[in-house]
Amino acid sequence: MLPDFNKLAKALPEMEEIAKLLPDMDKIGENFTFLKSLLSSDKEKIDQLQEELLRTQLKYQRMLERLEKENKELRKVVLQKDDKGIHQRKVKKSLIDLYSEVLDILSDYDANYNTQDHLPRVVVVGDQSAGKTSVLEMIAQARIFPRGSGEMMTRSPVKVTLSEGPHHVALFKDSGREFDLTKEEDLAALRHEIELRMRKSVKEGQTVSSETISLSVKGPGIQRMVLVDLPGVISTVTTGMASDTKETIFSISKAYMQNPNAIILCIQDGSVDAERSIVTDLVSQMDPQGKRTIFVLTKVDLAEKNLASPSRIQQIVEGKLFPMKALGYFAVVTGKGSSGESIESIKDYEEDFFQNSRLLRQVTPNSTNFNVTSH
Ligand SMILES: Nc1nc2c(ncn2[C@@H]2O[C@H](COP(=O)(O)OP(=O)(O)O)[C@@H](O)[C@H]2O)c(=O)[nH]1
Ligand SMILES: [Mg+2]
Repeated sequence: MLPDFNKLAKALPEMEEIAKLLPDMDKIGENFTFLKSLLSSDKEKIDQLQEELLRTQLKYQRMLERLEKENKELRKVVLQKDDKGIHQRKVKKSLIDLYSEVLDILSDYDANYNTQDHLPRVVVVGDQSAGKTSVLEMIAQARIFPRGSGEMMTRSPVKVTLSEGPHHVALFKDSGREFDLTKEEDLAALRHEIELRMRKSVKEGQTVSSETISLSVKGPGIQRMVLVDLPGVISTVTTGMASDTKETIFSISKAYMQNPNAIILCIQDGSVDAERSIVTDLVSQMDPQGKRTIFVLTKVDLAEKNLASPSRIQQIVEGKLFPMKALGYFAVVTGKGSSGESIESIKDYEEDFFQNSRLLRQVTPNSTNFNVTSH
């Protein structure tokens, strides 16, 4: 049986009614666009906010970085200061510096060094032009002293406190200037300064002074010690000199040598006859047993060239010729006779001499070649 299509058609909803039931697509569309715009504007806002956040973060990051850098730098400064402080404290604590300071204080109180202080130091004594200053310069590894030839150059005691340091420098205890000993202009300035101080210390009408000039020399490989360079002893007062010069030099040398804790570095000129030595008797008198005297024979290059009797050098370095006792006898070359030579060129010359020396290789191989720069 066929369905009653009419009834069925009537039972079906009207198309209009159905259309009413359908969602308003336009409205949905509208809403959708609105929503979309709403969403997109939010996204923009979010993007904007995020960007702003990033910028702020970056700003603070930079600020942080800057502060961290500043902090690092400040810490470095503090550390350096601290390190320096510790270092200085360490250096100050070292005995040799303490000795040096006490020596300075004592010299302020007693310019003549008559006080029997018991502080060790090496005192360089010898006849004028024997090579005292040259020996000291080889130890300090720099040509720091005023020079000239055939005249008295050292006019007052010079106390040099040697110590190890990263840079080769010289300093006076009362001035802040640091002389760079690797620079020729600083060396010249230092020599000039020493000369000025020497001249200033010599009183009107006098030739020498007992006032001590104090300086310190630091450098890589420099051994810690306190060295005192003295004016050379003389036998005759020449024109222009104060009449008591000879006695003054003797008394200054004596005052320094008298200290039982002073090591006497007795410098003798190998190029002149031993009989002409003035200092020998003085040293024998101060240290008769030779318990604190070291004998240094200089200018052995000239001696080998000029001396008529080579066996005399042999006798000297064996301690048999000079009427004085010493802990040891050494032969050195500390100069070439001219004043402008550098330490390096003198070292080369010394090495060359001992390698080719007939005399000193025969005497006692190796032991006579006392290389002052390495001791
Ligand atoms: N040929 C030579 N000359 C030297 C030697 N040692 C020092 N001289 C020179 O001797 C002179 C006097 O030296 P110096 O150290 O001033 O003697 P000082 O008066 O005892 O201090 C200087 O011209 C030096 O160059 C050496 O071993 N050989
Ligand atoms: Mg001298």
